[in-house]
Amino acid sequence: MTLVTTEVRGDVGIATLNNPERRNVLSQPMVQAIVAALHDFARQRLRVVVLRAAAGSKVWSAGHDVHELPEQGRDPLGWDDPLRHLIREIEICPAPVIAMVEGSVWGGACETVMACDLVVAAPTVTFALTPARLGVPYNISGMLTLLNGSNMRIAKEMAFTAKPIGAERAERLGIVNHVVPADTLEAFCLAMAGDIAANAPLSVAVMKEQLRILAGAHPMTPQGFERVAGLRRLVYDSADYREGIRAFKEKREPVFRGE
Ligand code: LCV
Repeated sequence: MTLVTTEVRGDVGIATLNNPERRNVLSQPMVQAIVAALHDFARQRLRVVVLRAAAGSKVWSAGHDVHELPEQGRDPLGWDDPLRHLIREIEICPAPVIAMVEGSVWGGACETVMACDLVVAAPTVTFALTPARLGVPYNISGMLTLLNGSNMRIAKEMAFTAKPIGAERAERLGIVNHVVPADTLEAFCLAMAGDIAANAPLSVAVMKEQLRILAGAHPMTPQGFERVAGLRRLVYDSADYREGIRAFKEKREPVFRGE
């Protein structure tokens, strides 16, 4: 089965997540398919990318594939983790990536949407950041994506509560550029893509790269890095981390004990 279908319309590449049975989880094969589409669009020198799920999707993406999370003793979000690879590929893609969102967005898929350059959502869309619900120690570049895609107060609310926020509120907060009725969502995104594609692509690409570099320009001392690595290891070595993953797999509520 093709996990991602692609289409080219003029200077715009459209990549559609196509694994509804597993709610478009960002498994390694799914991430490889998305990245392959981004690379193919770049080879064709397309000027804008639209990343979407199928029309009418109830779930845009259920996030990281929990079955791929290590159960013990290994960083679940290390540099080579598929989700980390996807985020970096979206960020370095020379063409702006528009996240066209229908359905609910979960966990790492929230970060994926926030890593996109522009976000256009249908009114019923929700965003839920779930590490705390799974006992997962999110990683620091992921936290930076969240912070850059929202603001400190909202990043904390989403990360600490793990509760969904709706599209209208997300638009008020600047997480979403536009909320558009589902039946005009595709036309709106393609019109915006057309506006961008009509401009000088080299100018657009260099401004995207400048903003990526500026957004990531945060000093961190070697001690600071090692402190974070140590703290995160305590989490992914914890019983709570194991409990979060097992509860998901056993389809039950987790019971966290803080150890
Ligand atoms: C594997 C899945 C998943 C899934 N993985 O359909 O951000 S972090 O740190 O938390 C990061 C680690 C992360 O992104 O973790 C994943 C966060 N995602 C979630 O918490 C969402 C988990 N999924 C759900 O709550 C439900 O699946 C939603 C509400 C998305 C859809 O519910 P619905 O009733 O429509 P099912 O739950 O029946 O799911 C359909 C199939 O997809 C699997 C799920 O296990 C089921 O497969 P089985 O029938 O074989 O059990 N699935 C869904 N999400 N993240 N597998």
